[in-house]
Amino acid sequence: MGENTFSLRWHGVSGRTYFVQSSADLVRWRHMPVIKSGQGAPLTHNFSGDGTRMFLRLSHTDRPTTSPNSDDFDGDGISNWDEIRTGGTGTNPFAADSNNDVLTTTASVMTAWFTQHRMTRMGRGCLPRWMLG
Ligand SMILES: [Ca+2]
Ligand SMILES: [Ca+2]
Repeated sequence: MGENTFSLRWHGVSGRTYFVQSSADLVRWRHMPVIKSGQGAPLTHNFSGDGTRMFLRLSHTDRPTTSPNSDDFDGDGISNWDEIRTGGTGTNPFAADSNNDVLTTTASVMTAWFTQHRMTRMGRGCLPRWMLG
């Protein structure tokens, strides 16, 4: 991986669907273009950063699904993937009200922050286990 590439790694609980959000200020959160299905094993999301401060958090749901990308968890007629993908609607896959912010009742299992300096110091760009809770 390159100097500005990082890897977020966490344990994927079976049957759980994960989304990743990022923020520069802990106020405005954006979904990264990724949906992961837990299968009782580690999950990894690789992403680029420009080295400035960046916060990440996972959100998840235990709603049963066999197709998390094409499902429409909030029933707003826009698939989960179309809500978060690059060039998509940029709306919240957990809220039918797209004016609502991305905070949801189903969300928010962890928030971690880091700087490029810290990531480099910790080695290989992986968040340590204690930061993931
Ligand atoms: Ca939707
Ligand atoms: Ca939505």
